[in-house]
Amino acid sequence: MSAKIIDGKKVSEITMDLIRDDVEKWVGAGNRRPFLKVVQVGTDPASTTYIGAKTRACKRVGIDTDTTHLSDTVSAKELKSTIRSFNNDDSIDGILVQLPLPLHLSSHDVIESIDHKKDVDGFHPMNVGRLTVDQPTFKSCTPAGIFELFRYYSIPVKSKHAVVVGASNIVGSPMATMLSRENSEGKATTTICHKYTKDLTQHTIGADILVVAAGQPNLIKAEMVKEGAVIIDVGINRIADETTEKGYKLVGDCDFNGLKNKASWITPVPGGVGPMTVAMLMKNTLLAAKKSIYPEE
Ligand code: BQF
Repeated sequence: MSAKIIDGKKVSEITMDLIRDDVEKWVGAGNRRPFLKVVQVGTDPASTTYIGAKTRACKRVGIDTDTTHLSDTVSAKELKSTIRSFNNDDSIDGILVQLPLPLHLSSHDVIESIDHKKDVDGFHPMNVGRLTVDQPTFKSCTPAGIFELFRYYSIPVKSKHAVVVGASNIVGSPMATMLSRENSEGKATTTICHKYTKDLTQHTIGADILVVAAGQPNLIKAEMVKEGAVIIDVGINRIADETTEKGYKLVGDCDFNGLKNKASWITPVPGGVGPMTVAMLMKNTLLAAKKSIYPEE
């Protein structure tokens, strides 16, 4: 079988064009333009790249944004008091603290200090909790983006065996929640694998849908998957490559070339899941501006 390519770049552009129409409708009705506040602690180059992608996406859909830069030595107290001032600022709809944070800061504490009504990343325990009980919530952007891809390509999820490799708070865990819940998008039998899983292949070989977010290049090879599986590769790994201008290239967690003759559908890296993550951030920011998740009255 030759896999069909899931074109996340294309679908993200289509999705963002729809969001832009919604933003213009919202602003045309007399509302203030949505505003996203980004907080960057330190100068990690990958973080700077991701913030650049988010800033460009905001421009595309008509959302205003700016980035507050803090030193990598900022204290927890100072960072949280900065966040508090953004929580209390009515001109800010969404707040995003770019991760990872320097090691001296607790991301749990920092995320919890964000007003959950402005938590457009969907990482606050209030939003995570609401996800697990099927209440309206800001959904973590990467899993939400993967579900947009399932919808766009009419890839069925219900009653499938989904296997998620990686149990991070940001991707694997909310992805498994969304796959397994009995709501409009889920209803899959779901297995979570992680670094303590003894025999990874024993689980991946049974997957109809395999979502890989482990941060390990070439973790998933052709002999580990079933013929016709749907492969969603969330990994973004920088591999040294002197033939490129930047000196590196991006690869996922899956052996794309080996899998492309065995899977039914597969996401490339780059241009697969990544652009959808950014598109879903735009969607969440508009939801925050409209107070759709948490109505005022
Ligand atoms: C693409 C992220 C790991 C750690 C922190 C487009 C993005 C990535 C890839 C992007 C990511 C990954 C983001 C592509 C945001 C996704 O063309 O393939 C966009 O900007 N992402 C982040 O903010 O923090 C991370 C991955």
